Amino acid sequence: MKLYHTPISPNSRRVWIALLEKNLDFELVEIHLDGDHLQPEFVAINPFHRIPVLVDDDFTVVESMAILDYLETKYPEPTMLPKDPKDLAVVRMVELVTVNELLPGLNPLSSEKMGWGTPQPQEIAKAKEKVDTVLKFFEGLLDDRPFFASNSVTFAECVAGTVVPLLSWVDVPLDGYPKIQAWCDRLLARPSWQQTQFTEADLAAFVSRRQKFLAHSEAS
Ligand SMILES: N[C@@H](CCC(=O)N[C@@H](CS)C(=O)NCC(=O)O)C(=O)O
Repeated sequence: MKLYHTPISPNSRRVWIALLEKNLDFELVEIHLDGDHLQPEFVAINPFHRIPVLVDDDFTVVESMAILDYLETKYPEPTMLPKDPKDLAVVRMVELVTVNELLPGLNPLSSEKMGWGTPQPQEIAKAKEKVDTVLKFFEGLLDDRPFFASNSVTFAECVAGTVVPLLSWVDVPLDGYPKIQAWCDRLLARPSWQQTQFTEADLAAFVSRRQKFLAHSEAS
């Protein structure tokens, strides 16, 4: 299998971690999103020119959630989706709240961090409020098991666990959320999280390449 990805993207890192947690053999192909994603070879693989993309022999899957479902169904061991209806609902809620609420809510904070926007103070305050609402919700979903609704890592961890532990990078502390803090510590101790963690320098290099690309696209 080949995973087309960008290391700093949570959308592709969630798939990368799932592949590692499932102990699968795969090859990584890095896409820099600096124009390489618009090259005909990549557009032929994903007409929407986005990462991640998984190519498994002659089958291509785009959209990270579809890739996760594909992996779980094709490679069911170790399982990463609970069978119990309530547990499954919790895992799905964590996945979808991350994608539909947390990531968009974070936009002003991440743009400021990346240096491609100067959000107004009220936008920052609103973003932090939104993130707090999500964190409160997640704190309430964690029970006495080590992971969301599970004793082992699931897709809830792949999806939320590639965003929440990085909130300190955008000046959002987890102090008021002891269960989430402990959950983050558990994830950060895992080889799959350590192997896929990018550095501030990786982020800066990505931002610089991306800014050059965007400036060039706007000029032409
Ligand atoms: N819903 C998609 C989102 C993928 C996505 O937006 N990827 C971004 C990087 S984080 C991308 O490839 N952007 C390049 C572009 O839009 O041209 C998924 O979950 O796979």
